[in-house]
Amino acid sequence: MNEREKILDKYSAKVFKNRKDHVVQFDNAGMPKEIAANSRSIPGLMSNRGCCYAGCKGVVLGPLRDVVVLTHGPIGCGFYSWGTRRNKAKSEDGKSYIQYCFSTDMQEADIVFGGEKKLRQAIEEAMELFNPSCIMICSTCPVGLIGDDINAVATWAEEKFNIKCVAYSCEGYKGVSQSAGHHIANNGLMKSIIGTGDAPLTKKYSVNILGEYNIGGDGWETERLLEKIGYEVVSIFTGDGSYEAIKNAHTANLNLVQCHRSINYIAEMMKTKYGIDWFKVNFIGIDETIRSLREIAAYFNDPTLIANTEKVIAEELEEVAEAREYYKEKLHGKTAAVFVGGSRSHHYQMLLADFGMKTIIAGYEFAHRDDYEGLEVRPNVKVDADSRNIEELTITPDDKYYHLSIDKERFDALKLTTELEYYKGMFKDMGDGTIAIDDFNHYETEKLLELFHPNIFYSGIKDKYMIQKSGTPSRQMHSYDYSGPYAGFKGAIKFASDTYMSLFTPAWQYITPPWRMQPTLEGKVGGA
Ligand code: CFM
Ligand code: HCA
Repeated sequence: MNEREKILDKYSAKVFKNRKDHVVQFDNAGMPKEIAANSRSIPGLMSNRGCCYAGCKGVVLGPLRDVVVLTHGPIGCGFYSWGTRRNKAKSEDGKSYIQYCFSTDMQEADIVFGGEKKLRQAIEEAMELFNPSCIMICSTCPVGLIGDDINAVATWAEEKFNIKCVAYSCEGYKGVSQSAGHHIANNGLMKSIIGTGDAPLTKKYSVNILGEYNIGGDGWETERLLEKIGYEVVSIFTGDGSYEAIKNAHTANLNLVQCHRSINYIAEMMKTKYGIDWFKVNFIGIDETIRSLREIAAYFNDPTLIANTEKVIAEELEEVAEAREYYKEKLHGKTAAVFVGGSRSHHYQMLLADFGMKTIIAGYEFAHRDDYEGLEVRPNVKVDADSRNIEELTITPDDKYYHLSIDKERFDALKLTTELEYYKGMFKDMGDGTIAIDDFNHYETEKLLELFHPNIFYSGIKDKYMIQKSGTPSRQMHSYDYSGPYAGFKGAIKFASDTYMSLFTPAWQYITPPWRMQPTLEGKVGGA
């Protein structure tokens, strides 16, 4: 039995049938072609996923600092998604509501008699206290079930207060994970906000950073690097982002996509509507940061910009050179497990590689197939004469910069050939013997620890402590355990230092996992 089979072995036939396609093992035979992803979790398995509301309100809209993001629902949803997300924001313009948690705090009576009245009251109260230019209403499960018309309330608020008010029907039960919520948030931003501003650009080359939520200050570090080179950062979606800035997002020359999973919809829609090119970047990892900065400069193809980029890279590298060597020596050869939401698992593999660490097991909670198998094609896509479907992929022959992000199956079916083609999903970076798991659960985490003994397990709050109780250090890659930034050159050093601290703390000497002290009962019922 290989490790994959050992993980699946204890499942009942029904569960095995479902889970087998979510677990793949890499061997010499080459890369597995597919993995089951973005499908419903099995009830009863302790999944690490969040809900649609978490994706829409918690992740995409929550970080907007000058927007009153109002949760229409019981207090728990609003409070949890406010208190656990690390929405770092500056309030230089005096309009930051990030420190407040807004909720209608629905009670049983509101569920029985309807909650629209309470929603109107909450908006009136928010206007009186804060006078924001924009309010966003996010629905939780009960709102969808009782049928409150949040769109009608949003229209009422717009007319009464002359503000922008957008309603999002992102009830938690929609879809299979937070991924559905990303899509709903993206649609709302695109429909109601992007394109409504007309602030002029101030620099020759301008970008938006999409899918950067400023966890631990990552967005600030990325922005610092881009501005140092000379770019104008028009808006960031949505870390320390603002309604005022994203209104003008359509004026930027290029969209840089850091988290592809949560915001690819906006990138695509802006390409269609405004003709703005986009491509994936990755500011996690030193080599990846350098690659991304060079690709951006190459896109604009201006010798001054290219020279500035090289100058900034050299300066930043020099600043971190000594620390980089130090941590490389300490961390080299250590093995890691990386299991995060929908994009970071792959990004962090590259950062680990910078310090000579090896990812032996990895996975996502709610990624789609292309995040695993993804193939990015650019530039100069040539389309086979027999192949049709070109419109479907929105490539026009005049496009300066082709961008496709599709899975291998579709790529093969379309018979596309490219001058430059490469995989951008996680699979291409997984080595022989490693395992990738989609929508990993508690039981599988225990099995992975037992079978692989990674030196460190990067994951989230739901599993951190059970992992640590097994004697394996665990770091939360969603919140960075309140550290960061981890982006860019300096961030990479911060990450290495945190990893070093976790691995080498003497605390591990004092831990004896419970099962090392107690006999483990294993037997067969009825002696069968
Ligand atoms: Fe994108 Fe994110 Fe992630 Fe995500 Fe998330 Fe997150 Fe994440 Mo938690 S948007 S997919 S829905 S990078 S909240 S900031 S850390 S699971 S890997
Ligand atoms: C979410 C948010 C989350 C949860 C983090 C975790 C985040 O999914 O609703 O499970 O540790 O990054 O805060 O992904």
